[in-house]
Amino acid sequence: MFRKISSRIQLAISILILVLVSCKSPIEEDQNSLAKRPNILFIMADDHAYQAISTYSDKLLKTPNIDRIAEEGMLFTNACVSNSICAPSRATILTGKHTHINGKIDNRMPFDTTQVTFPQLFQNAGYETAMYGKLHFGNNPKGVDDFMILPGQGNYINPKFITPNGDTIITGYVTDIITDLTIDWLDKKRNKEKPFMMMYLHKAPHRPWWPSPEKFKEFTKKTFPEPASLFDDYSNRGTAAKTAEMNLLLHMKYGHDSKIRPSTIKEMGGVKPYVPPMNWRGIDGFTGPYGRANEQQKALYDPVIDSINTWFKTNWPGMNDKQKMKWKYQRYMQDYLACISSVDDNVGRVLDYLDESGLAENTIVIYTSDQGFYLGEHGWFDKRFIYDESFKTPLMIRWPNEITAGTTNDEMVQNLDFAQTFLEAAGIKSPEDMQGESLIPLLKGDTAQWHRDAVYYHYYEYPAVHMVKRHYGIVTKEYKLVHFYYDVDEWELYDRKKDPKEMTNVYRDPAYSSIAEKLQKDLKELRIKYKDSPELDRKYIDIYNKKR
Ligand code: SGN
Ligand code: CA
Repeated sequence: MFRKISSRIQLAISILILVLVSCKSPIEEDQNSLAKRPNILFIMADDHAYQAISTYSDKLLKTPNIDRIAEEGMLFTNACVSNSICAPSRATILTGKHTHINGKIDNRMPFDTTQVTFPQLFQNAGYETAMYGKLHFGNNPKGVDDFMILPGQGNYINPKFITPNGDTIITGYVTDIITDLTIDWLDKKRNKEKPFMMMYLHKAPHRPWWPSPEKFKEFTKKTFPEPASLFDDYSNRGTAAKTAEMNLLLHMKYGHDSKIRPSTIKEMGGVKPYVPPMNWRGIDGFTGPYGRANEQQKALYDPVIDSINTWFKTNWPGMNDKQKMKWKYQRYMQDYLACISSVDDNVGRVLDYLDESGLAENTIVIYTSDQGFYLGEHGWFDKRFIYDESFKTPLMIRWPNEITAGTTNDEMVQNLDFAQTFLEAAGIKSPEDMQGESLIPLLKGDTAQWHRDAVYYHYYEYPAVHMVKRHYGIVTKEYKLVHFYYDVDEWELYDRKKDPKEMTNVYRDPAYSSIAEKLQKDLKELRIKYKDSPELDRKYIDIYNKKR
């Protein structure tokens, strides 16, 4: 009997010991669940048009590596920005707020660094965080354990970086360098005990589109198809489209953009057409970027630049405006797409690294751009307008085991939604005042949870480079209603289904009067929902004009 009891006690003790041994302390528990949280690799290019990603359209270029993210994840076909310009887009991504709330309405306004940004929340939650590449504003990004960022717009050749330990210039081509630094951080610099949130931010393919010497040589041999609206005369549109300064023939610069040497222009006694843009200070835009190259690099660029210049000198004077437009378009595409081809190669290197290191499985990879871009549509380059090519932005997300590979989503998602999406993926609570929606239900294929049927847009930077007038608008899958204001008071309405290229403003068409009325009401409500107002429009005009 006694023996029986003692053996029972012994059994109980051993079970207890077993339980105690297998039980982890709360701290260990925390570290374990932290380790299981997904890593985030946020890849963003600057001015990368969706028209130049082959998963969207392969008319211009093959981007097999960027495409891989979509093939192994989800492709968004209707992703857009809330203000199509660089620094405001980045501020919206960081804060999860529209630009009229976070205050970074244009490239000039300072960014209020006392605001909460999503990297800070990741850092507080125990993530290892870093930002490499182009931020565009601020020297000391908050919430990142490590950073190497370009000052302002940065440079393509031998770029300077701001780092926690001071400035440094690195020899080479910017896209390759940002990637080397990123892989090095992932591989050696980060604390591997923690999950990571890494922002890998390309400068390319931002103007002035300087390719690497190899891509420059390769792409100057190519010819690209022209968009249908290359010779748009802006009839059936409002004043804003007619007065914008982003026409390839009229506003693209010979030296800065087309790589014509100042000496060539001098020898030719000037070139036509030449329309100095509103803020053009007469800076020679060729010598600046080219002058950064060392002798060895110049020796690689020179034969290509020489052949462009020789051709130009011989042929330009005899060409008519139509031929000149076509030539400028081809030169533009050669350099712009060559820059993207380097981005694609480098994204491939990072994806390979994730595979080789075993990180791919638990890492969410996002590819996007700070906005879209015109690739000759409406005869334009640059962005800013609410019209589709600059309003929409590429977006694809890969998350193994969570997103079904090769899926497509056509909901109207925005850069405004990124912060809340990443936070939810990491199990971190979003602040109540963020204005987006988490995309997690969409990523998991649960479209029933998604109720947005319209997005809000507001662009401010005017008068400024490219002279795109201030405007705000509402966009649904069917329509786009826009109000241009400040020095005009004009409304535009586009039927997105019947007129996807946005060639005809139907605002005054009686057939659309009830649609226009309904959208005006919805736009008013949307402005209230997002806390925008005529008073804020006024306030930002006053601040802007005081600064000029
Ligand atoms: C520079 C470019 C513009 C461009 C703005 C903003 N001109 O001013 O073409 O629109 O940046 O770009 S350049 O002569 O410097 O190339 S953004 O992406 O930073 O918003
Ligand atoms: Ca940009």
